[in-house]
Amino acid sequence: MLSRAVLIFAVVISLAACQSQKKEINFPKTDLSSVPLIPKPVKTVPTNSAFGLDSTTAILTSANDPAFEKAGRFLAEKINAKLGFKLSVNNTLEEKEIDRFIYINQSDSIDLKTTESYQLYIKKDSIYLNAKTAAGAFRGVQTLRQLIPEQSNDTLTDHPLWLIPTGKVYDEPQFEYRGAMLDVARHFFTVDEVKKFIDLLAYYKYNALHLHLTDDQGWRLEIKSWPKLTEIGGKTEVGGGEGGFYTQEDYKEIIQYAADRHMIIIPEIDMPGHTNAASLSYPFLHAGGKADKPRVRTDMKVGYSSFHTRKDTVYAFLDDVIGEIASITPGPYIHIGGDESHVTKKKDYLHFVEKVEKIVLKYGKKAIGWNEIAQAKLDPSTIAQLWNEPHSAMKAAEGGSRIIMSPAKKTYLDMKYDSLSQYGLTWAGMIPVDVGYNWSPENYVEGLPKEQILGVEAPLWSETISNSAELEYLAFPRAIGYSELGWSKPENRDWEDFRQRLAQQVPFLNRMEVNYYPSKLIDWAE
Ligand code: TNX
Repeated sequence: MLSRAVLIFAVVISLAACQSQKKEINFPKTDLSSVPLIPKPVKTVPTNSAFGLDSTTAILTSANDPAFEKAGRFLAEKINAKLGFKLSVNNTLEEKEIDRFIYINQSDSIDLKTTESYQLYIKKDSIYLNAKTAAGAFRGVQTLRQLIPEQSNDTLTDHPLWLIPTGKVYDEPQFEYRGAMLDVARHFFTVDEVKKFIDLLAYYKYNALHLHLTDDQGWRLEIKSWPKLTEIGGKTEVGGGEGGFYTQEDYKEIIQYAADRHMIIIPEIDMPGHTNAASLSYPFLHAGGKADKPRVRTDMKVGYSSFHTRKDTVYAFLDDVIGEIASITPGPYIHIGGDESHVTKKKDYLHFVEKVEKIVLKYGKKAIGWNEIAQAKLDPSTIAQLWNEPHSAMKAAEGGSRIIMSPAKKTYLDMKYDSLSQYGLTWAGMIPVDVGYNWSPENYVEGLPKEQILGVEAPLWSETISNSAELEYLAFPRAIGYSELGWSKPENRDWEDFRQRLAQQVPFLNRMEVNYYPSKLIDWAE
């Protein structure tokens, strides 16, 4: 019996052969390079004709990798939802029924340099999406989604065609890490709210969502060996609301949802500061001394709590917590926080960071910490996340660590846009859409080699927001700009050009019911 792979290959070959006999359609002139793609691809080469997407278009995938078929199904679902079709994938259609096809092809071409690289070859009768891995195919699928116009052309044949400009797209990311962070500790966000955020990020080729799971006001992840963390610590949040937490099943559901979009989840347990909720649940964790005595905290102060750093019981507790989290987190990273430990003595802080880093390593994960951790002697696999001190990032880099760029003045999604902003804080300044876009992660820290920059992350702290509409108000449109800073080459980034492309995101944002901030800097499409 012929294998499915051979069958599909045979269909593709014979389709390619018989298409030349099909009736010619007179397509209007198109321009692939003027489609408002975000993030901007490395290179597009227009050939000025069109592929007419319609309800008979076949979607086929390399059958040697089921993950490619999954990328195909994702594309089919999105096309169906947008255009009301019923496309399926690798359907055994009669050849004569197929006018045009999209083929998602696993390729080992040396031109596909990274796992996320992809190429699109768009001709009148076929679209080839080539990628080495399913992650690359998935990124290419997002580009294809963006290439499908809002309006059909109803005059070329007896039925509507959605015209995709022909030509080639060559694309790959600048940085291997392109993340956003959501603080679910200051205010809790439901699984569905997190999923919606993931969906929006995936469309712009993000590959990581960092969840800030614990802070003074709440602990949001079930730890089976220490149940009071959520029984007590999960019940509070900023402003006095009821809080909430993810069961481990909820957490796994979020991870799977992200993985289906080739994104990882990075869990953060912030410590030794920002630990009031944990110490309220288990008082032996509390440092004493200058640290405030644990009590329910619903205010927005920072820097008053600390774990005890010299008790074996604290490290036994952390061994359990990190062990449980590592066992349900497939991604390579665990974030250990480390910021604003103002009531932890420096020598205690260093001792703590070094011990906790070793626990993370013991469970086979890499540690990430906010830039303060650079004061400690770090394993070179540990990653420092720059938020306020470029020199700390530099110090970590000199020790071999890689850096995630999240400078507060540029990337903090919780900063107000301008004086009209309804939500947000201002301590790092206001960040209008152009200020968020107009900087270069490559040059932000003088002397930091590009190879040592793991990528870019935009953090969204949630002191002033507590639901999807408020989250979206702060995150969008700025998060769309950060996707381009992480993905696109510096020479392809230009505010004026980006501004035009951003304006054209309106149909997508509306379809997704995104409550974006309608910044006056953008001439939003109707
Ligand atoms: C500083 S940034 C913090 C957070 C706050 C945020 C508010 C960082 C590592 N720590 O605890 O939520 O400012 O913008």
